[in-house]
Amino acid sequence: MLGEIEAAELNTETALESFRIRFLGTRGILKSFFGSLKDIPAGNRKGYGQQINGLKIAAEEKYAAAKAALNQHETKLEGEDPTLPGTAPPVGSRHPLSIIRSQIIRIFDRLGFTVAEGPEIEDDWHNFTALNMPPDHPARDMQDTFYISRNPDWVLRTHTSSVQVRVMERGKLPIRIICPGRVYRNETVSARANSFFHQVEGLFIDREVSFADLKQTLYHFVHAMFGLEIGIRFRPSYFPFTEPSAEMDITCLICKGKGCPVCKHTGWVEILGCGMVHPRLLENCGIDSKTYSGYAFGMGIERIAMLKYQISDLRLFTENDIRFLRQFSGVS
Ligand code: 2NL
Repeated sequence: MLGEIEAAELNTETALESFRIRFLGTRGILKSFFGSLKDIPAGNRKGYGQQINGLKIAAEEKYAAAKAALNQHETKLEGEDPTLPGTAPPVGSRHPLSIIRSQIIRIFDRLGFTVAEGPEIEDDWHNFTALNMPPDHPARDMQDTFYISRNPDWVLRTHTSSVQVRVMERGKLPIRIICPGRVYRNETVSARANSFFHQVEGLFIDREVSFADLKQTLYHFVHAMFGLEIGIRFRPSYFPFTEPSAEMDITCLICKGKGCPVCKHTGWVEILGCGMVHPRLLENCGIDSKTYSGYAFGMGIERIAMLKYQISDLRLFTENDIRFLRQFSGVS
């Protein structure tokens, strides 16, 4: 028995614990030896007792020494060099659309715009009718809009203008908001189109808001986003919710204006639509169009991100290929 105790190899925590249970535990060998002491004839009891005591001391000493050696090993490892940097755990990166959205919000925040949000499932009034898009308007076509089958009055919002309608209806003036969010269109997925994308719309309503205010705000935005050297075109357009309406193009940053599929070989890409809020819209939302005027604009976040990072296929934003996403690590 003494030989077994002395020979035990206790160089791991598990071995140490099995040793303790086997010899020193409450159901261990030594406990049972002490328990059988009473059955030993009185004459031999003393000698027997001394023998098990000797075994017990040997086991305890062996145990204590092995435990100390193990602990020392651990302390040595920990104590190797506490000033060395730790192993950095792998962290993810921000999605490019999230980075661009934050940048847009920051630029408009400095101009006094606050962020407003609203539901992605909208009713017909907030998504279409209030925005001067009557029931026979082509944009309402099933081919462009996802309808909710449970309720024919519900759609997946096709723009975040619906959020702006809700803010106008609340009736607190003036209004200076931007509305970032996901919007849905029933499109065949390709390099240029997806069934959903992300938008930032802006709305400014106050007394005497002019087209010049709109223009200088958007010029400032484009310069803050793409730098002062960027080429800008501002041209007339049409939207049912604004009058007059305009669109803004910038130099195609994918081909630097030389011509490529993204700019359809024109060297220019459209980045936003805008205009003076149609008076009928103000009246629809209970705002007096004789006292108040306003401007509005809308842009796609994907488009801005594509130009900023030279991404030529929309599908990259939703595939979540780790090799694509990793390129944005450290960017915020
Ligand atoms: C585009 C064009 C636009 C608006 C959005 C708007 C919203 C309200 C009132 C008036 Cl509540 N207008 N939004 C106006 C003009 C253009 O977006 O190409 N978006 C990606």
